[in-house]
Amino acid sequence: MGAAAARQRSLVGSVRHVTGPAVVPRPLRLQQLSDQPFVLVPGVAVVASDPAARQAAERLAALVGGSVQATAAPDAAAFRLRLLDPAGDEECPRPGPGAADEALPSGDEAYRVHVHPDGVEVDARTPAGLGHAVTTLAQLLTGPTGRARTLPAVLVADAPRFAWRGLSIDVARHFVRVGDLEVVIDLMADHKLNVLHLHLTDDQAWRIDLPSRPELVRRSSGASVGGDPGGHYTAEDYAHLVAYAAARGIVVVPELDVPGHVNAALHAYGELSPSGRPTDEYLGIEVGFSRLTAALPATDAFLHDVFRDVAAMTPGPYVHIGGDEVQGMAPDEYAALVGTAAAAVRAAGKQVVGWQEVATTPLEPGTVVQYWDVHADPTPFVAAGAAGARLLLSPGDRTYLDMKYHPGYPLGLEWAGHVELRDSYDWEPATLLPGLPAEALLGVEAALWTETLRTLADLTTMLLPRLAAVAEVAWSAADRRDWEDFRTRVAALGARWDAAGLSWYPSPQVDWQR
Ligand code: TNX
Repeated sequence: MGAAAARQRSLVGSVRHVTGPAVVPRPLRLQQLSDQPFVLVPGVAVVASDPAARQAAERLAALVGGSVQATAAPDAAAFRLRLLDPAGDEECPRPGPGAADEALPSGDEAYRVHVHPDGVEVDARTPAGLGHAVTTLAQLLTGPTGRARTLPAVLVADAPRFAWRGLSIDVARHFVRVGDLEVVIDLMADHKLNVLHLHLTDDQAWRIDLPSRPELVRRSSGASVGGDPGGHYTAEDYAHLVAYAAARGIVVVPELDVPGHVNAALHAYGELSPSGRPTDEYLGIEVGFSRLTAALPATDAFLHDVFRDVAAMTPGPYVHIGGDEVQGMAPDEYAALVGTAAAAVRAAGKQVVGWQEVATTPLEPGTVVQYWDVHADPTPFVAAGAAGARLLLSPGDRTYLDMKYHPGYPLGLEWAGHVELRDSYDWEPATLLPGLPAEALLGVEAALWTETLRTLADLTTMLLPRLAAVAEVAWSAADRRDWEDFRTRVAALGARWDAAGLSWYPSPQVDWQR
């Protein structure tokens, strides 16, 4: 331990320290400034003059036991949250003496945090940026549980690498209750993720009530894989989830998976099957066997109705049409059905997202293609990117967090391999699909499929710690990423997950601090 670190330890008594602040994902710039921390006092002022900064201020106040105020004396020891004009080129106030000259990085989600012995200055251009700053402050609070009362003097200037940093959750195979999804959303915010993709429908169930098609949830949401309990989201539940996520800077992208993975729809509406009769309920875990039929008169109306309804309930700009794993359908029929679904989404004013298979059909520029199956020939995805599509990367062997950590692990599947923490961390988005133009790369998304996951503890055990790894791939600049450095920082998070009562997988690749 160096002299500076020794002095800092003496200031904070018995509080345990890691080497340097353990911020995950790693910020663009983080500078340790002095041995003098900011010492929190009960009721410390959290100053937010701009009403748009209020939400972040409330979160911060809850974290530090402070009180939100609209003003405070300029020299009061306080947290000061400022929103700078996002459009204007207003000079960001420079940090105080002793700090290097660190500007606020560019971008909507950028933030700067300056902790000095007399206060904490927080600057951003948007509420989302302030939210990220609060998340960083939560991780800077000394002590594994964040209960200790000091913040080390640092200057953080940070912004994300990718605009889309997502997590997809399959609520169809096993229903995930609203309260459990809130826990997942909180975890996303803790890792600066900003897109929650809900896989709402599949062969086993249809989980969202849509006004034009009431039989979907009435007939097809009562159970989960293996006969486990089911459920669905009402319009109110969904609105609540959207708002809960938005308050944490997260946009919801709903997926209605077509033209395959549709047995639940065929079970609810017999007119969607060539026989005219409802199919049987299916609670197994096979894929690829169900399909819509373009030639049936009911199909078009169904696609237009469900995508119009879900788009109307969704304030975010994207709707996901699925498109994966349709076995035994002629390419023309597949392209026609994907085209109809995409047209319905666009008619509702939303942008289209689809799984990688949609890249084999004619796409409108800007369509988001979600790459997942690393066994597939990447040529069509690269070609789609070159032709104006945007690529979202969810490589199964890196980001499928339903894969087992190792052979014999009790939860998860293994078709894409075993995914240990380092596998989720040690890959580079820019070189994953050779030949893909850099500007076509939209972001990175983790996926949690729930064939084998039944409880909140199952979900968090598969997410943690790998979600931290994928989040750093999505957020941190390529030259800021290093496995050895990551495994040191992530070690500090385990104690926080323990303190929050979350189940997680203590990967042997990390020397956890617990
Ligand atoms: C592939 S990923 C699927 C899902 C499964 C998942 C299990 C994708 C687009 N399709 O239907 O749940 O594997 O890992």
